[in-house]
Amino acid sequence: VRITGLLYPFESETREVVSLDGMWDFARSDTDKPSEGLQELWFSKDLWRSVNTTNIPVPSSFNDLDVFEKSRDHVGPVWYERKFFVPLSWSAQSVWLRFGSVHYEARVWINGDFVVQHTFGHLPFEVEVTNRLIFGKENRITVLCDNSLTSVSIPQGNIVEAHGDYGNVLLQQYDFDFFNYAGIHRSVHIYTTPKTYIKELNVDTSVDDDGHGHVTFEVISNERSITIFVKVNIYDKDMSLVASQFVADGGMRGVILINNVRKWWPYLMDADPGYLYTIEARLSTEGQEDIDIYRKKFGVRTLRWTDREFLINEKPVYFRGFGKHEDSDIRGKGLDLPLLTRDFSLLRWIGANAYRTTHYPYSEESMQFADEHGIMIIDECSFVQTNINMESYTEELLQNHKSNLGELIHRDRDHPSVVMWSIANEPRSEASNADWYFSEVARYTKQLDPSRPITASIDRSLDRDKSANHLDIVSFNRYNAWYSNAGRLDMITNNVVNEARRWHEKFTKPVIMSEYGGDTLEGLHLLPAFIWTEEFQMELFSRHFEAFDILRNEGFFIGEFVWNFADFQTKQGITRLNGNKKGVFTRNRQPKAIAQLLRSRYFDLAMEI
Ligand code: GCB
Repeated sequence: VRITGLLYPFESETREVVSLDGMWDFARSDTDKPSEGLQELWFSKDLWRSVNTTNIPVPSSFNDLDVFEKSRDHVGPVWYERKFFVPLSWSAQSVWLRFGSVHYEARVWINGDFVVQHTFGHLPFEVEVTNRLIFGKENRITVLCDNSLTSVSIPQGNIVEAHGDYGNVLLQQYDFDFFNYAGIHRSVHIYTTPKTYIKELNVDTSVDDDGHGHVTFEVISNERSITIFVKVNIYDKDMSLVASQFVADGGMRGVILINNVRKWWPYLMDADPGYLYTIEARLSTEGQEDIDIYRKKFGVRTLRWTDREFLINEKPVYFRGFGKHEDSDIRGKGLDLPLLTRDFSLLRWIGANAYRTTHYPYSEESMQFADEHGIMIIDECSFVQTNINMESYTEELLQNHKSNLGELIHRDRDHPSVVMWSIANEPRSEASNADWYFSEVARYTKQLDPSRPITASIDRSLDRDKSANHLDIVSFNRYNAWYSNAGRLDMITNNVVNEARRWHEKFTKPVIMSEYGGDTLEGLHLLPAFIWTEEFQMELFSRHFEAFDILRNEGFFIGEFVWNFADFQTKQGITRLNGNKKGVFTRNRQPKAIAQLLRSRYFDLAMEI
């Protein structure tokens, strides 16, 4: 298997990028007629001529924008449409349409012609549309987006039909708690490349004993028949040229040496964490120079793990982390650059050096932020909390799970911030064929990327779980004093210490606590500490810190991840009061009392290194 990088739509001297973000026309299918739009060919003429439309912003989830619960709880297809102009000057180029993500399933038409279909939320897809466009004229794009989750979707869900007061209703059920927000969640771009263009630019790095960086690059062009040359330049952070290489056709790969390389370090392990270089590829043919130019940033660092440690640039790392969500008021899971900027500012303020992309791939923009800030990412695919009704894993689910991981690795493999792949969150790893299933998923992930360790966050007990055996690093989620022994602060420390030890003793692998926490309503105070109060959250964390300090001395425990960075919206349920309140920050990104305590711990831990 060979998976390589999917290029982000950066502009350059040879590439134009136009955003299709903004207001689109929008329509929802009726519950009892989900396929109406397809049957009546809504994409073949202006959407508003076929059906009543409203306006909706892209990117955003559609659920919380209007105040009618029909949008919020909608199950099935919704339709998006807008117009855009394509300049005549583009007719000599190739033109691409690219979606950052659409949740869950997307079908796309340009001027009524079907161009692409994609399943999985949270992952980008693109298609060449040159032959579908009318140059120098107005064009129309129509998108069908279907949020239905089934027994073989990633993540899983199931839909049931029930009788409501006004007719039949569809209920989307799922076992994970975060709200199943849907829509065109990330930016839509239309961009050009020359007819002969750079399709992929892949970078692998290593550092030798003398401190020189080795950058192994590979440039893949769409054109194989004519002679092609590539010049590759590497620039430092200030955009001064540090090295270059010229490669003639036949391979288009090479290794560039960077003398005394500046390494990529996580936050607080270096005075300048997240150091990034830029690689520039310039494609030429016999008669024409620089027909295509593409640049992207990369970092130089090494990764290594043993049965007790995880090392970056040969230094052991201890993770001071969070589980997070892409979630905010009103826009749901829509890409939100102000929010991203605020989150990274808070991560630095609190002294964190890592987060896990719970429970799906986060935006490409957030991965770029993580690279720049030196925040390590445990990159999780969308496989979360397998279906409650499932007895055993199916081949079809496995294939979809693999595709989801494949697309994720394809997208993220060149980010220095990505230090681990998480292949699942809280799977039913006790199922009869879980051993087979997880060995397959792990093997596939390793084939695609042997350079990073793999993990999964396990909530099954050590005696029932059949997945840990296939991982490089064992992560466990446990809610002592919350889901078990609620309120019993005196039943945390020993349980955490004992459980972590047992995982290590059984598998001889490094261990992470990947989730712990308790719901906390900001402003609610009671002494002595009582569940849901700020006092309780502080006590609960303190008791975990005691456990972590004992474990850190034993050498195999490599990280602690709070659940959660911020409060987030969930499906409706009697255990949630307007969402999951386990955040250290509110949904609006303001601190709860716990934030100061965690901050002093994370900075103390950082200083110890
Ligand atoms: C978990 C899940 C996470 C939930 C959390 C909770 O174990 O991994 O997605 O949000 O528990 O608060 O219930």
